[in-house]
Amino acid sequence: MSSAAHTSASTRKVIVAGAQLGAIHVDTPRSDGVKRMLKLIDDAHKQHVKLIVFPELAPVTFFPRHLLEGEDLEAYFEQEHDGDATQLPNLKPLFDKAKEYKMDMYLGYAECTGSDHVHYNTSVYFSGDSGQVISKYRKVHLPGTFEPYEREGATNQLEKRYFKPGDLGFQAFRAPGLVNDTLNKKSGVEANKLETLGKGDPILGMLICNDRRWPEAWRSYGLQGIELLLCGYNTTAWAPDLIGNDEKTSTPETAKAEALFHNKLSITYNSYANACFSINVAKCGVEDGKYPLIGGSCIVDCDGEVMIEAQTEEDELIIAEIDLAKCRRGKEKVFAFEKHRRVEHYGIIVEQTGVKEPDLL
Ligand code: CDV
Repeated sequence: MSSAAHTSASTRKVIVAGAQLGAIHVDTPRSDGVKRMLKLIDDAHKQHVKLIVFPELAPVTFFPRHLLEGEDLEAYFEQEHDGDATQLPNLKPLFDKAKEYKMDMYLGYAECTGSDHVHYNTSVYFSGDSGQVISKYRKVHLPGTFEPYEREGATNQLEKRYFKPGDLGFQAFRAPGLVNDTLNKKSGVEANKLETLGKGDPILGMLICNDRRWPEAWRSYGLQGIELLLCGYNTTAWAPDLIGNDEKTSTPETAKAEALFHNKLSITYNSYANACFSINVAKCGVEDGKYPLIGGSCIVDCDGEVMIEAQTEEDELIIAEIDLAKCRRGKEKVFAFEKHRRVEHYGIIVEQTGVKEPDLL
């Protein structure tokens, strides 16, 4: 597909890719993971991709399943000394390549802040147009436990032990140069006027893995007019201690089928409900011969339909041309938040965290 292959007059078309990664094992050197990612960027460039999305914690094995401390744990983190992610030694080749191709990139990695040594599960958005990281997101919903499971052989999910919950919230941002002929401040117009809606530089947002299951996260972006949501994930296909185990999920096969179903359910419904496209990208396959992660990377359109889905559990590009102008129907007709939302009834969503059942009869 080439950008010359654009089929209609819309100026909001852009060719995007999800860069799914297959298994990365404990003893896989970080540089091998990065080499595989560079190949995916090269392949995407050959297919005229303008934006590439990688999975959560992209270049390393999904280490939160292991109980680690000290240097063994620190080895998985990128130590951010001056706050410029493009200069992180392990990741620099990826930013350099994206810069060479003027390609935008979502990149997930384990962040250790320079000044106070805080650990976050982070993604950044690199703009090929500006040659800089223009947005950072830190995963808000951290699944799993702080303490490892007691059952011998259980697969852990120690994200609550290794990361602080994200402190940046859900900040939508505009990506310059992703589409042509946009309105901007220099055009002498303001945001949020009827005639400028959907005509500025594309509005994007980022989530990481478990966040995609929370409608509150998507809605926070929906309320900022998001047109494209990016999400990388590592979703275990078989972890009965974490997910629970009933007749539906009693075997590795049925548990995996359910995990794939819930992945698709979350990303299709929330794309529809917020009238935005989404690019959802897995790290998948069986890590270290015994830890299965689901694939199922998908690009979803703004009506909730899957445009393209990965066919393997290996390194694989999924590519689609998306037309952000299509978001307007859902935003203006189907949902039209400003006309139909009833915020006077939604207070409970932010005032209360857990469930409080009504009094017993
Ligand atoms: N990395 C994740 O956040 N994984 C969770 C699993 C543990 C349920 C997910 O929501 O996919």
